[in-house]
Amino acid sequence: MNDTGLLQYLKVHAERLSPLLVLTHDYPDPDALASAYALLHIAERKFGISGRIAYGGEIGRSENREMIRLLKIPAHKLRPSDYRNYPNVALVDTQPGFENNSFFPSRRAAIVIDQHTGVERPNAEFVQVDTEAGATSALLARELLASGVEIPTPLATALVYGILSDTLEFYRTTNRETVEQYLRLLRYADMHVLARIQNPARPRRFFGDLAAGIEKSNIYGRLIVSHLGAVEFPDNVSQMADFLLTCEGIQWAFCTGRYRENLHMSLRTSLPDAQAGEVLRSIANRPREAGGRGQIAGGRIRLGDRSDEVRWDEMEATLTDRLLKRLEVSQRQRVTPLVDSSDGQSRQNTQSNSSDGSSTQHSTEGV
Ligand SMILES: [Mn+2]
Repeated sequence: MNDTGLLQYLKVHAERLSPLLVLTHDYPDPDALASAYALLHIAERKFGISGRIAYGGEIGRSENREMIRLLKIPAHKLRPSDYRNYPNVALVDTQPGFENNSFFPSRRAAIVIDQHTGVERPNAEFVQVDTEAGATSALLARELLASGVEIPTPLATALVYGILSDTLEFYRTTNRETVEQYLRLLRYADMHVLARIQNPARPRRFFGDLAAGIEKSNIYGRLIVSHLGAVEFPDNVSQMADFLLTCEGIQWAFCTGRYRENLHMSLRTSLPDAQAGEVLRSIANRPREAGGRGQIAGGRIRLGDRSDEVRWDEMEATLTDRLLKRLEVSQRQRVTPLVDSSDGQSRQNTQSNSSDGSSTQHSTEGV
Protein backbone atom coordinates (compact mmCIF):
# COMPACT_ATOMS: atom_id res chain seq x y z
CA MET A 1 0.00 0.00 0.00
CA ASN A 2 1.35 3.38 -1.00
CA ASP A 3 1.33 5.96 1.79
CA THR A 4 0.58 8.99 -0.29
CA GLY A 5 -1.33 7.28 -3.08
CA LEU A 6 -4.80 8.60 -2.30
CA LEU A 7 -3.70 12.10 -1.31
CA GLN A 8 -1.55 12.36 -4.42
CA TYR A 9 -4.41 11.20 -6.64
CA LEU A 10 -6.86 13.69 -5.07
CA LYS A 11 -4.36 16.50 -5.42
CA VAL A 12 -3.62 15.88 -9.08
CA HIS A 13 -7.27 15.43 -10.10
CA ALA A 14 -9.01 17.75 -7.61
CA GLU A 15 -10.66 20.00 -10.14
CA ARG A 16 -11.96 17.21 -12.31
CA LEU A 17 -13.21 15.11 -9.35
CA SER A 18 -15.54 17.77 -7.99
CA PRO A 19 -18.39 17.08 -7.28
CA LEU A 20 -17.68 13.61 -5.95
CA LEU A 21 -20.29 11.04 -4.93
CA VAL A 22 -19.04 8.89 -2.05
CA LEU A 23 -20.99 5.65 -2.20
CA THR A 24 -21.13 2.94 0.47
CA HIS A 25 -22.82 -0.43 0.36
CA ASP A 26 -26.62 -0.42 0.48
CA TYR A 27 -26.96 -1.10 4.20
CA PRO A 28 -23.96 0.79 5.53
CA ASP A 29 -22.35 -0.30 8.77
CA PRO A 30 -20.20 1.91 11.04
CA ASP A 31 -17.06 1.12 9.06
CA ALA A 32 -18.65 2.19 5.77
CA LEU A 33 -20.17 5.34 7.25
CA ALA A 34 -16.94 6.39 8.95
CA SER A 35 -14.90 5.71 5.82
CA ALA A 36 -17.23 7.79 3.67
CA TYR A 37 -17.21 10.58 6.25
CA ALA A 38 -13.41 10.63 6.33
CA LEU A 39 -12.98 10.55 2.56
CA LEU A 40 -15.41 13.41 2.08
CA HIS A 41 -13.69 15.42 4.81
CA ILE A 42 -10.25 14.97 3.26
CA ALA A 43 -11.57 15.75 -0.22
CA GLU A 44 -13.36 18.90 0.92
CA ARG A 45 -10.93 20.35 3.43
CA LYS A 46 -7.66 19.48 1.81
CA PHE A 47 -8.49 19.65 -1.89
CA GLY A 48 -11.66 21.74 -2.19
CA ILE A 49 -13.58 18.88 -3.77
CA SER A 50 -17.27 19.10 -2.93
CA GLY A 51 -19.26 15.92 -2.53
CA ARG A 52 -22.11 13.92 -1.12
CA ILE A 53 -22.30 10.64 0.80
CA ALA A 54 -24.97 8.21 -0.45
CA TYR A 55 -26.15 4.63 0.10
CA GLY A 56 -28.65 2.63 -1.90
CA GLY A 57 -30.65 0.87 0.78
CA GLU A 58 -31.70 1.50 4.33
CA ILE A 59 -30.09 2.06 7.71
CA GLY A 60 -31.76 -0.25 10.19
CA ARG A 61 -29.55 -0.92 13.15
CA SER A 62 -30.20 1.41 16.05
CA GLU A 63 -26.45 1.84 16.63
CA ASN A 64 -25.96 3.06 13.06
CA ARG A 65 -28.86 5.50 13.23
CA GLU A 66 -27.53 6.86 16.49
CA MET A 67 -24.06 7.16 14.95
CA ILE A 68 -25.41 9.27 12.09
CA ARG A 69 -27.47 11.41 14.43
CA LEU A 70 -24.88 12.08 17.15
CA LEU A 71 -21.90 12.48 14.83
CA LYS A 72 -23.90 14.46 12.24
CA ILE A 73 -22.75 12.29 9.34
CA PRO A 74 -24.21 13.77 6.14
CA ALA A 75 -25.23 10.40 4.65
CA HIS A 76 -28.16 10.39 2.27
CA LYS A 77 -30.27 7.83 0.52
CA LEU A 78 -29.14 7.57 -3.10
CA ARG A 79 -31.38 9.47 -5.54
CA PRO A 80 -31.77 8.43 -9.18
CA SER A 81 -30.41 11.84 -10.22
CA ASP A 82 -27.18 11.37 -8.26
CA TYR A 83 -25.44 9.48 -11.04
CA ARG A 84 -26.29 12.28 -13.47
CA ASN A 85 -25.17 15.04 -11.17
CA TYR A 86 -22.05 13.29 -9.93
CA PRO A 87 -19.99 11.89 -12.80
CA ASN A 88 -17.27 10.87 -10.32
CA VAL A 89 -18.01 8.14 -7.83
CA ALA A 90 -15.85 6.89 -4.97
CA LEU A 91 -16.79 3.54 -3.44
CA VAL A 92 -15.77 2.83 0.14
CA ASP A 93 -15.97 -0.49 2.01
CA THR A 94 -17.30 -2.08 -1.20
CA GLN A 95 -16.28 -2.44 -4.86
CA PRO A 96 -17.93 -1.83 -8.24
CA GLY A 97 -18.52 -5.52 -9.00
CA PHE A 98 -20.07 -6.34 -5.60
CA GLU A 99 -23.78 -7.08 -5.31
CA ASN A 100 -24.06 -5.23 -2.00
CA ASN A 101 -24.08 -1.75 -3.54
CA SER A 102 -26.15 0.21 -6.05
CA PHE A 103 -23.34 1.13 -8.42
CA PHE A 104 -23.66 0.14 -12.07
CA PRO A 105 -21.27 -2.78 -12.55
CA SER A 106 -20.42 -1.58 -16.04
CA ARG A 107 -19.43 1.89 -14.96
CA ARG A 108 -15.89 2.93 -14.07
CA ALA A 109 -15.46 4.41 -10.61
CA ALA A 110 -13.03 7.17 -9.78
CA ILE A 111 -11.92 5.74 -6.43
CA VAL A 112 -12.24 2.42 -4.60
CA ILE A 113 -11.03 2.06 -1.02
CA ASP A 114 -11.86 -1.27 0.56
CA GLN A 115 -10.71 -4.14 2.74
CA HIS A 116 -12.67 -6.98 1.10
CA THR A 117 -11.33 -9.62 -1.21
CA GLY A 118 -12.69 -9.13 -4.70
CA VAL A 119 -13.03 -11.66 -7.48
CA GLU A 120 -11.30 -9.31 -9.92
CA ARG A 121 -9.46 -5.98 -9.82
CA PRO A 122 -12.02 -3.20 -9.29
CA ASN A 123 -12.79 -1.12 -12.35
CA ALA A 124 -11.61 2.26 -11.07
CA GLU A 125 -8.98 4.93 -11.68
CA PHE A 126 -7.60 4.80 -8.17
CA VAL A 127 -7.75 1.56 -6.18
CA GLN A 128 -6.68 0.92 -2.63
CA VAL A 129 -7.70 -2.55 -1.46
CA ASP A 130 -6.01 -3.88 1.65
CA THR A 131 -7.50 -7.13 2.90
CA GLU A 132 -5.22 -7.11 5.92
CA ALA A 133 -6.48 -3.78 7.25
CA GLY A 134 -9.25 -5.19 9.44
CA ALA A 135 -11.45 -2.20 8.63
CA THR A 136 -11.69 0.29 5.76
CA SER A 137 -11.77 2.97 8.46
CA ALA A 138 -8.17 2.10 9.31
CA LEU A 139 -7.14 2.89 5.72
CA LEU A 140 -8.94 6.25 5.80
CA ALA A 141 -7.62 7.02 9.30
CA ARG A 142 -4.13 6.68 7.95
CA GLU A 143 -4.84 9.04 5.04
CA LEU A 144 -6.52 11.52 7.36
CA LEU A 145 -3.61 11.58 9.77
CA ALA A 146 -1.16 11.92 6.87
CA SER A 147 -3.13 14.73 5.22
CA GLY A 148 -2.54 17.18 8.02
CA VAL A 149 -6.11 18.52 7.91
CA GLU A 150 -7.77 19.26 11.19
CA ILE A 151 -9.55 16.23 12.70
CA PRO A 152 -12.97 17.09 14.15
CA THR A 153 -14.07 15.09 17.18
CA PRO A 154 -17.13 13.55 15.49
CA LEU A 155 -15.00 12.26 12.59
CA ALA A 156 -12.38 10.75 14.91
CA THR A 157 -15.17 9.16 16.95
CA ALA A 158 -16.71 7.71 13.78
CA LEU A 159 -13.41 6.17 12.65
CA VAL A 160 -12.71 4.74 16.09
CA TYR A 161 -16.13 3.14 16.05
CA GLY A 162 -15.68 1.90 12.48
CA ILE A 163 -12.46 0.13 13.45
CA LEU A 164 -13.89 -1.26 16.68
CA SER A 165 -17.06 -2.60 15.13
CA ASP A 166 -15.52 -4.14 11.99
CA THR A 167 -12.80 -5.87 13.97
CA LEU A 168 -15.14 -6.84 16.83
CA GLU A 169 -13.05 -4.83 19.29
CA PHE A 170 -9.86 -6.16 17.65
CA TYR A 171 -10.99 -9.76 18.06
CA ARG A 172 -10.95 -10.18 14.28
CA THR A 173 -7.61 -8.57 13.49
CA THR A 174 -4.03 -8.85 14.58
CA ASN A 175 -2.85 -6.05 12.30
CA ARG A 176 -0.57 -3.85 14.37
CA GLU A 177 -0.91 -0.91 12.09
CA THR A 178 -4.68 -0.89 12.57
CA VAL A 179 -4.15 -0.79 16.32
CA GLU A 180 -1.72 2.08 15.83
CA GLN A 181 -4.11 4.20 13.73
CA TYR A 182 -6.77 3.53 16.32
CA LEU A 183 -4.58 4.70 19.19
CA ARG A 184 -3.54 7.82 17.29
CA LEU A 185 -7.19 8.73 16.70
CA LEU A 186 -8.31 8.09 20.26
CA ARG A 187 -7.01 11.42 21.52
CA TYR A 188 -9.39 13.22 19.15
CA ALA A 189 -12.42 11.02 19.86
CA ASP A 190 -15.25 11.47 22.34
CA MET A 191 -15.59 8.16 24.15
CA HIS A 192 -18.72 9.19 25.99
CA VAL A 193 -20.53 9.84 22.72
CA LEU A 194 -19.20 6.52 21.44
CA ALA A 195 -20.67 4.74 24.47
CA ARG A 196 -24.04 6.33 23.74
CA ILE A 197 -23.86 5.11 20.14
CA GLN A 198 -22.99 1.59 21.25
CA ASN A 199 -25.90 1.46 23.69
CA PRO A 200 -28.77 3.07 21.79
CA ALA A 201 -32.44 3.00 22.68
CA ARG A 202 -33.91 0.16 20.61
CA PRO A 203 -37.46 -0.10 19.29
CA ARG A 204 -39.63 -2.76 20.93
CA ARG A 205 -39.86 -4.62 17.65
CA PHE A 206 -36.14 -5.31 17.91
CA PHE A 207 -36.70 -7.48 20.95
CA GLY A 208 -39.52 -9.39 19.31
CA ASP A 209 -37.33 -10.08 16.28
CA LEU A 210 -34.47 -11.12 18.54
CA ALA A 211 -36.70 -13.54 20.44
CA ALA A 212 -38.06 -15.00 17.19
CA GLY A 213 -34.56 -15.35 15.75
CA ILE A 214 -33.33 -17.20 18.82
CA GLU A 215 -36.35 -19.47 18.77
CA LYS A 216 -35.68 -20.39 15.13
CA SER A 217 -32.02 -21.22 15.79
CA ASN A 218 -30.84 -24.79 15.31
CA ILE A 219 -27.51 -26.26 16.30
CA TYR A 220 -25.71 -28.79 14.12
CA GLY A 221 -22.45 -29.68 15.81
CA ARG A 222 -20.42 -26.50 15.87
CA LEU A 223 -22.72 -24.74 13.42
CA ILE A 224 -25.76 -22.66 14.36
CA VAL A 225 -28.36 -21.73 11.74
CA SER A 226 -31.27 -19.33 11.95
CA HIS A 227 -33.61 -18.49 9.09
CA LEU A 228 -35.27 -15.36 10.41
CA GLY A 229 -38.00 -15.08 7.77
CA ALA A 230 -39.20 -11.55 7.02
CA VAL A 231 -36.95 -8.94 8.66
CA GLU A 232 -37.54 -5.25 9.25
CA PHE A 233 -34.07 -4.40 7.92
CA PRO A 234 -31.40 -6.53 6.23
CA ASP A 235 -28.84 -5.64 8.88
CA ASN A 236 -30.90 -7.62 11.43
CA VAL A 237 -29.43 -10.67 9.68
CA SER A 238 -25.75 -9.84 10.27
CA GLN A 239 -26.47 -8.66 13.79
CA MET A 240 -28.12 -11.97 14.62
CA ALA A 241 -25.26 -13.97 13.07
CA ASP A 242 -22.71 -12.03 15.15
CA PHE A 243 -24.77 -12.64 18.26
CA LEU A 244 -25.34 -16.36 17.69
CA LEU A 245 -21.63 -16.93 17.09
CA THR A 246 -21.06 -16.14 20.77
CA CYS A 247 -22.95 -19.30 21.77
CA GLU A 248 -20.75 -21.69 23.71
CA GLY A 249 -19.26 -24.47 21.58
CA ILE A 250 -20.19 -22.76 18.29
CA GLN A 251 -17.65 -22.03 15.56
CA TRP A 252 -19.93 -21.11 12.65
CA ALA A 253 -23.14 -19.06 12.53
CA PHE A 254 -25.36 -18.73 9.46
CA CYS A 255 -28.45 -16.51 9.24
CA THR A 256 -30.82 -15.52 6.48
CA GLY A 257 -33.59 -12.96 6.35
CA ARG A 258 -36.23 -12.13 3.78
CA TYR A 259 -36.28 -8.48 2.76
CA ARG A 260 -38.19 -7.24 -0.27
CA GLU A 261 -37.13 -9.41 -3.21
CA ASN A 262 -33.94 -10.74 -1.67
CA LEU A 263 -32.89 -13.42 0.73
CA HIS A 264 -30.08 -11.81 2.72
CA MET A 265 -27.38 -14.10 4.15
CA SER A 266 -24.68 -13.71 6.77
CA LEU A 267 -22.03 -16.23 7.64
CA ARG A 268 -19.67 -15.84 10.60
CA THR A 269 -16.93 -18.01 12.01
CA SER A 270 -14.60 -17.76 14.96
CA LEU A 271 -11.97 -19.92 13.24
CA PRO A 272 -9.04 -17.63 12.42
CA ASP A 273 -7.97 -19.45 9.25
CA ALA A 274 -11.41 -20.07 7.77
CA GLN A 275 -12.55 -18.61 4.44
CA ALA A 276 -16.11 -17.57 5.17
CA GLY A 277 -16.38 -15.59 1.93
CA GLU A 278 -15.40 -18.57 -0.14
CA VAL A 279 -17.76 -20.89 1.79
CA LEU A 280 -20.70 -18.54 1.32
CA ARG A 281 -20.01 -18.08 -2.38
CA SER A 282 -19.88 -21.83 -2.87
CA ILE A 283 -23.15 -22.57 -1.06
CA ALA A 284 -24.94 -19.64 -2.71
CA ASN A 285 -23.71 -21.04 -6.02
CA ARG A 286 -23.19 -17.56 -7.37
CA PRO A 287 -19.62 -16.36 -7.19
CA ARG A 288 -20.51 -12.69 -7.42
CA GLU A 289 -23.39 -12.57 -5.01
CA ALA A 290 -21.47 -12.95 -1.83
CA GLY A 291 -18.54 -11.02 -0.51
CA GLY A 292 -16.45 -11.35 2.53
CA ARG A 293 -13.23 -12.03 4.26
CA GLY A 294 -11.86 -14.81 6.44
CA GLN A 295 -14.31 -14.70 9.31
CA ILE A 296 -17.28 -12.77 8.00
CA ALA A 297 -19.27 -12.95 4.81
CA GLY A 298 -22.55 -11.62 3.54
CA GLY A 299 -24.61 -11.66 0.40
CA ARG A 300 -28.07 -11.82 -1.04
CA ILE A 301 -29.98 -13.95 -3.49
CA ARG A 302 -32.72 -12.37 -5.53
CA LEU A 303 -35.81 -14.56 -5.33
CA GLY A 304 -38.41 -12.09 -6.51
CA ASP A 305 -42.06 -12.39 -5.55
CA ARG A 306 -42.48 -13.12 -1.86
CA SER A 307 -45.93 -14.71 -2.25
CA ASP A 308 -44.28 -17.90 -3.50
CA GLU A 309 -43.45 -19.03 0.06
CA VAL A 310 -42.44 -22.51 -1.02
CA ARG A 311 -39.58 -21.21 -3.14
CA TRP A 312 -38.22 -19.15 -0.27
CA ASP A 313 -38.54 -22.08 2.16
CA GLU A 314 -36.78 -24.35 -0.32
CA MET A 315 -33.93 -21.93 -0.84
CA GLU A 316 -33.36 -21.66 2.91
CA ALA A 317 -33.37 -25.44 3.28
CA THR A 318 -31.03 -25.85 0.31
CA LEU A 319 -28.56 -23.35 1.74
CA THR A 320 -28.55 -25.17 5.08
CA ASP A 321 -27.99 -28.53 3.34
CA ARG A 322 -25.13 -27.21 1.24
CA LEU A 323 -23.54 -25.58 4.26
CA LEU A 324 -23.73 -28.82 6.26
CA LYS A 325 -22.00 -30.61 3.39
CA ARG A 326 -19.45 -27.86 2.84
CA LEU A 327 -18.48 -27.77 6.50
CA GLU A 328 -18.58 -31.57 6.65
CA VAL A 329 -20.96 -31.67 9.55
CA SER A 330 -21.28 -35.32 10.44
CA GLN A 331 -24.49 -36.96 9.25
CA ARG A 332 -24.82 -38.50 12.69
CA GLN A 333 -24.97 -35.05 14.16
CA ARG A 334 -28.31 -34.52 15.84
CA VAL A 335 -30.11 -31.24 15.21
CA THR A 336 -30.96 -29.49 18.42
CA PRO A 337 -32.88 -26.27 18.81
CA LEU A 338 -30.90 -23.54 20.56
CA VAL A 339 -33.70 -23.05 23.04
CA ASP A 340 -36.45 -25.49 23.90
CA SER A 341 -39.61 -23.49 24.28
CA SER A 342 -42.04 -25.93 22.67
CA ASP A 343 -43.51 -27.21 25.91
CA GLY A 344 -44.72 -23.91 27.30
CA GLN A 345 -43.47 -24.47 30.85
CA SER A 346 -40.31 -23.02 29.51
CA ARG A 347 -38.26 -21.72 32.38
CA GLN A 348 -37.81 -24.80 34.47
CA ASN A 349 -37.34 -27.11 31.53
CA THR A 350 -34.90 -24.82 29.80
CA GLN A 351 -32.87 -24.70 32.93
CA SER A 352 -32.71 -28.41 33.48
CA ASN A 353 -31.86 -28.87 29.81
CA SER A 354 -28.98 -26.49 29.90
CA SER A 355 -27.61 -27.90 33.14
CA ASP A 356 -27.18 -31.31 31.55
CA GLY A 357 -25.30 -29.53 28.79
CA SER A 358 -27.02 -31.46 26.04
CA SER A 359 -26.55 -29.07 23.18
CA THR A 360 -23.03 -27.89 23.95
CA GLN A 361 -21.70 -31.39 24.49
CA HIS A 362 -22.99 -32.57 21.16
CA SER A 363 -21.29 -29.68 19.52
CA THR A 364 -17.81 -30.89 20.39
CA GLU A 365 -17.78 -33.24 17.43
CA GLY A 366 -18.43 -32.70 13.78
CA VAL A 367 -17.77 -29.61 11.65
MN1 LIG B 1 -15.65 -2.80 6.49
